Amino acid sequence: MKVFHSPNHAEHAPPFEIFDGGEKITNFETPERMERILTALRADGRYEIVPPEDFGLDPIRAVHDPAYLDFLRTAFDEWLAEPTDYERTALLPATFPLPGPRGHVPRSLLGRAGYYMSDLSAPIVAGTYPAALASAHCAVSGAKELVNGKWFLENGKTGDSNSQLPVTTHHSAFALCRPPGHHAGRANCAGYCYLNNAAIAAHWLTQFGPVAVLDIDYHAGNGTQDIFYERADVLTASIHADPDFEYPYYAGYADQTGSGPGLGFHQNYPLPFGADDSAYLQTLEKALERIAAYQPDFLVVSAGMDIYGEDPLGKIRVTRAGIRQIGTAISGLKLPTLVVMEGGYNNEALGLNICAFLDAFHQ
Ligand code: OKP
Ligand code: ZN
Repeated sequence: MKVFHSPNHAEHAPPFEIFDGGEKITNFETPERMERILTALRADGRYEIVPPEDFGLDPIRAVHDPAYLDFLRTAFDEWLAEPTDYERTALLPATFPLPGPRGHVPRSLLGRAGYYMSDLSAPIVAGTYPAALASAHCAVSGAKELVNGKWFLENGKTGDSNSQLPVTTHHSAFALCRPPGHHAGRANCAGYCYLNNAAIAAHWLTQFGPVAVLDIDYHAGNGTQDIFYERADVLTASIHADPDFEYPYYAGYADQTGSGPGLGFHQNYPLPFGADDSAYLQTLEKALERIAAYQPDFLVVSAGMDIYGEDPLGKIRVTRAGIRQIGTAISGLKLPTLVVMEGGYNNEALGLNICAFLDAFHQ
């Protein structure tokens, strides 16, 4: 299986995040996460780790607000240029707009920061923008890989003459994205996420047919929900800790099912505190039935390994065997599937967990 990975992720290394109660802690979302995963993938031996193709800004602009992208690109340099005495290792606002009319984008940097940054866990540092771009390009590269594979299956030869694809009933790829993406909305960063990699890949795939996005990260995929909420050409489904008790708190509820033309094309599956393998797998079954009924041409999986029982941020209790079963159940849809890396913060277990998840996608 091809794995798309860029070393540029390491340029994004925020020294801190602001945690519950205002505590300034070292950031959970570290470059080390990627090293752990790469080590496990290499040890497995069945993964071909390749750099992403550069798709430029077009596939990103198709999903994100252009003014937000300009902010992301320039914010850190603007922050360094501010005539202040603050410590400026990272940009983080201290004020946020209330919901309501969002017509006025302030001219000041901190005003824009509050406008585009939705919480205290997505600080912008010197390398954030290039790392986020490379992460998004890993996702689009993985999406392109599915198209090559699908084309091959339907036409008996590869869409890309220099790729040698195995004969399979479905074809999969892994986008080893960092920073993650599923909390990033059309015009905001949040929760370690700046560009919504899975959404960018899913939108890119819609030129070839309908797409389903299944988000299995422990946290609700509120950015993905936001981006596709009014669209019927991308079915979105998210299984996660109930936002009534867990971040991101304000989205991910079962009664949020899309609006306008997208009504009925978003589904949230909130889980209770402490949910175990069997509770998880039962819920997954429902989500997979919904996806199968939609008959998509492609599946994008936002794969967060923070569902693991031993995760420092997660509060449900999925085991590694459970993660393997989740992968098996999803691959049972027999769809061309792009797995996109999201969260997972138990560094010791992260590599083996992702290998357990991906195992069923090989045949
Ligand atoms: C990103 B991903 C809540 C603190 C909020 C943000 C978590 C972001 C998770 N106790 N911290 O979905 O894994
Ligand atoms: Zn998460």
